[in-house]
Amino acid sequence: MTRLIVISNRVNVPTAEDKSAAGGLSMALTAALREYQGIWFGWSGQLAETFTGQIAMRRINGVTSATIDLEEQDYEEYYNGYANNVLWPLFHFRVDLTEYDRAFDAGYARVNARFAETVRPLIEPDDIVWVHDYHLIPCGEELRKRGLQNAMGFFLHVPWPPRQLLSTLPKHTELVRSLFSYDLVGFQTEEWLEAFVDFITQEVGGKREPDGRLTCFGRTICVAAFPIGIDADEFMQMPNSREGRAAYVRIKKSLVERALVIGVDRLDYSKGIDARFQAYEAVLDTDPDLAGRVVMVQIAPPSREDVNAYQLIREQLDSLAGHVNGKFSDFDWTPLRYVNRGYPREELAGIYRASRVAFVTPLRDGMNLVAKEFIAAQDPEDPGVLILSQFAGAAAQLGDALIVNPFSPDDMVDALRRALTMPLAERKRRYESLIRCVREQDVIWWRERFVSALQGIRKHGGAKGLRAVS
Ligand code: ADQ
Repeated sequence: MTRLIVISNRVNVPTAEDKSAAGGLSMALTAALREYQGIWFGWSGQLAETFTGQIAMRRINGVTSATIDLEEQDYEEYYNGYANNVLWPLFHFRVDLTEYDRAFDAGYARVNARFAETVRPLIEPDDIVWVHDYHLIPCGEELRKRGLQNAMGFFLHVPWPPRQLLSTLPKHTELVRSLFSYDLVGFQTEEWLEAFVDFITQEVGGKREPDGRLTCFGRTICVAAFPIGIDADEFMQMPNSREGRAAYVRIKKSLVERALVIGVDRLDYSKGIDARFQAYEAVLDTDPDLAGRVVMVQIAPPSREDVNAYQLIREQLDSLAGHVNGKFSDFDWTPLRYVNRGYPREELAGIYRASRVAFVTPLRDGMNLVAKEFIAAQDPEDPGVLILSQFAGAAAQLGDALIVNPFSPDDMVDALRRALTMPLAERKRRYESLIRCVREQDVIWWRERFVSALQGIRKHGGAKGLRAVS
């Protein structure tokens, strides 16, 4: 029987008691793993004194997880180093923030080899293998070196950078070559896919076959865009859950009739939170009528705190939030509530439902699930307005949002003003089109398309005509 083996940096199988801690992605992968009797393999999040390669197998909720501990040096070089100090900024077009170090390179290669070495014995000949994200690009090549012949796919959750930027990375060709060990490479959008194709055909002499496959480095692989979605039907119910309703009532009460503008992001420089605060300041500056009538809530739990660039953006945001509040606050009105913590999904859904506007303005984002979650949580009879950056992958699907250029202060200010005053009929019209897309192209649609493409490849014994994926 065909099983599915998922390999990702972290493993997050939700337990029956604590479903709300898991995102839609882990729910979808868990559902797929249950259906295919598979295994989810990755780092436990724990550090051991030395790497032993010992696998901890657990069965949670009908799904088998297999995790390994890494060692301190792995964490520094592979995770903080190459993944978060080099690839994350580079793939988000922030070459100025990449801190390349040869030791990071070595750590990245070492951990990818360790992943492959440890998971290899768990994989049986009929299994299909699905590797996730920028942490594990070379994992497939390492598995092939260890004799694996199975159908194997890779999905990139973040953008693929233009070739002019990618070329700044030392040894970039090796990184790209390792992707040709997979049979199928998936991107979030056509734009990132085209950037990859451009690199292959313009930089390294590869060729695009008439059916869309790519030939390079002596191999032909399938490539396609698979925009990730959310568990839309489930998310639509969440504002009505006990926790969702409680959060809704609590925030509504605190607003005292004021319009709520919401932002929800991991605290990351790619999310454009600083530009958002500045746009809000400019709106309050130019529209004194809004004083006391609007509140912005920015929820941003800190992430990757060991990385310099993250400490810096945190300081900048602390200072900007203090500046905005110092400038406009009154004894009965705090215009900006800046909250450095996360909330369970049900509570977030209640908060989204209470919001008039979602301000989702990443400078660059693979997809952005918050935009889709906001839409799913709206009241169809009185929906809020989504302002969405043109540089989020989600903009390719959610064209009926107010699409903005986050690098243009005027654009941001105009969109915020327009969103705050948009008539009900227009809000409903936009919502209806957006919710259709969010529901049709949900996370189940995403993973079924990817897995069935991989199944097709397995059946044909290699990458065959995947361009036809629809
Ligand atoms: P992220 O960069 O983490 O993901 P995003 O897609 O917006 O970005 O969010 C992922 C999840 O985290 C969402 O389900 C969201 O609700 C949750 N989340 C974010 N902030 C939260 C908060 N303050 N409290 C609680 N939950 C919060 C990466 C890529 C994205 C891509 C996803 C999935 O960077 O571009 O959309 O993977 O492929």
